[in-house]
Amino acid sequence: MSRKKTVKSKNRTKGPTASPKSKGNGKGAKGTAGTEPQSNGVVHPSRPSLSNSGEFYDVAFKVMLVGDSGVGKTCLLVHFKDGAFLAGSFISTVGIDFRNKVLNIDGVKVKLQIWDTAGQERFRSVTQAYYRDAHALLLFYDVTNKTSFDNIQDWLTEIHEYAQQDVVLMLLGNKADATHDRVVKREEGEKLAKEYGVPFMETSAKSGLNVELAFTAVARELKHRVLKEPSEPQFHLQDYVNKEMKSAGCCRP
Ligand SMILES: Nc1nc2c(ncn2[C@@H]2O[C@H](COP(=O)(O)OP(=O)(O)OP(=O)(O)O)[C@@H](O)[C@H]2O)c(=O)[nH]1
Ligand SMILES: [Mg+2]
Repeated sequence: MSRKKTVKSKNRTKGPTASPKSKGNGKGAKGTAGTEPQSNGVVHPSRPSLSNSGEFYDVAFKVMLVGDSGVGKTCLLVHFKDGAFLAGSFISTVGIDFRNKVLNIDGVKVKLQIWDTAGQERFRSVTQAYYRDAHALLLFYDVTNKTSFDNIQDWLTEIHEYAQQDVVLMLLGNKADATHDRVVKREEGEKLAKEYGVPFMETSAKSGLNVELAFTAVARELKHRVLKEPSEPQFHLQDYVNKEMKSAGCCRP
């Protein structure tokens, strides 16, 4: 498969990822960092490409999951990918891992390559190296863990230092199902997100609350950025999220 046209980046911005040239070890959508070629460029919707999970896609983006250890990054990704919840023993991620998923957004097949990072401090230098290639970041805290919430500021500082200036960023308060153990109110999350001007929602990898929506919203924003028709209205991530949550009868005033 030939490599698609490369788009020159403006300022520090990176374009979406072109289709993979090599297929790595074949079938698995789950992989190890660095097994897929990294290149930039728009993959034209009329010329779909084949992902290494065997699915066609039109355009591809990298999404990175960040936040303290134990906030539920891996569980949320597993729920999104496989619809299952990893209950029981907590196996902390080592370094970085990724999974692919292709979403159909208004007839456009958007491939998300989702990078699941280790929250543990000792892996910080590893994850920092991946920020600059990310088109979107999902920043997690755990609503049952105040420290993970307090650390959001430090994560934002790190993001501003290492990520692209126009990276799509969303704050997620995970474990919203754990009502008895909750120590961070939804309003506190909303307030913090407003302060920093980032979209926000609460999620649960256990119940599946807003899991699909978190990734779909980001995919829509990214797709809109590269494939927007001149006549199309501007896409507002937080407005979209609010509307979707409202129509699902969920979790918004
Ligand atoms: N109740 C509840 N528990 C969750 C949820 N998400 C994750 N957990 C639990 O939280 C623990 C940590 O989840 P992980 O997904 O491994 O956390 P992580 O953020 O990937 O952690 P690192 O890989 O160390 O960065 C596990 O014991 C999960 O079962 C959730 O939405 N609700
Ligand atoms: Mg993990």
